[in-house]
Amino acid sequence: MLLRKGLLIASFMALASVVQAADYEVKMLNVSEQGNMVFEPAVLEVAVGDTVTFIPQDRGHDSVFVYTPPGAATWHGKRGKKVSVTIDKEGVYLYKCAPHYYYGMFGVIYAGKLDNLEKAKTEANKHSAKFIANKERLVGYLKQVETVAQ
Ligand SMILES: [Cu+2]
Repeated sequence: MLLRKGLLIASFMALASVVQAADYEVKMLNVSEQGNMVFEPAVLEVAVGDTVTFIPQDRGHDSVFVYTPPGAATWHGKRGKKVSVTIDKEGVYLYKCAPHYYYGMFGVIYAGKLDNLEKAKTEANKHSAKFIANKERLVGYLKQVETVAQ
């Protein structure tokens, strides 16, 4: 009887972890209230195990990882195509739209403990220095993350 009860609890726990994994969508937009050439939402909090799918508004966009926590899954979307990633490590992730890199078309995903936030900020500064438009955008995204994380 005890054994059966234990099995029952174990199977409920397995079920719960499957049910809890969420799917998120990030749109790649030419124009939004946030500006031009922008991901929406550009700053996304997820849990480890959740999946994020990037959806282009037109053929001009893609989503490619730029910086992830050490050992994390990466993604390299093709232009004009959807791409998905299952977030498998805690921390901060930076990604870009390659064709609109210089417009600062970047996005941020974060999950759990943000041990790599300082490194992500260094990366963000490095890339932002190359932007020709929206120079403050990516740094601003990480400030949002920092505010939430504190
Ligand atoms: Cu783009």
